[in-house]
Amino acid sequence: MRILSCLLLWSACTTTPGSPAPAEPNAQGTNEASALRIDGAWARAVPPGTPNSAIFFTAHNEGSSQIALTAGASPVAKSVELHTHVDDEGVMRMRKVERFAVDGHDHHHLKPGGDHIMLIGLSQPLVEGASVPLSLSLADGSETTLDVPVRTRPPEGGHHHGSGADPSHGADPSHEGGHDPKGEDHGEAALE
Ligand SMILES: [Cu+2]
Repeated sequence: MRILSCLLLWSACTTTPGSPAPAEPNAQGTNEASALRIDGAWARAVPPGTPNSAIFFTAHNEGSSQIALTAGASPVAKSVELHTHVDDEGVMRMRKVERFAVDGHDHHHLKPGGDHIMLIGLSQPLVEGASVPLSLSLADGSETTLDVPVRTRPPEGGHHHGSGADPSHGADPSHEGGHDPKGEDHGEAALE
């Protein structure tokens, strides 16, 4: 009897599938998550009762091969999707996309009115000064997690691709004061 249970245990153990290890950095530390550097992340503050919000950042690829963000998850939202905006006959609409790809030694800029991480079904209001845990999955199965500060407007010092702003000005002064921070890009706050 004793031999039998030993055999059963041994059998159960050895038939357990090997745990998948794509998220483990290899000897060279070259999985996609290890090449990814997130910069300037912020989550849009929303008042109680608002169903959705969005997270923005710049994803830098410090490796030489293309990487791609493929999914996200956060304990503050029922689901997290990668979204972009498309011009639908003059109306900007959000669309779910499968990935944000970043070429080697390049970056991908998420911003209001453009690509963003959509938080759908918030379980709590997002209050300025709080932070939102976010995990990001990459195409090779690796993952990274970050704490995203909640803000009503983008952090200072973020760059503004394609804004037409004079690059000699570090910060774009037209973004300072005088506008309602909730007035822009309210699109992310509600699903169409
Ligand atoms: Cu969206």
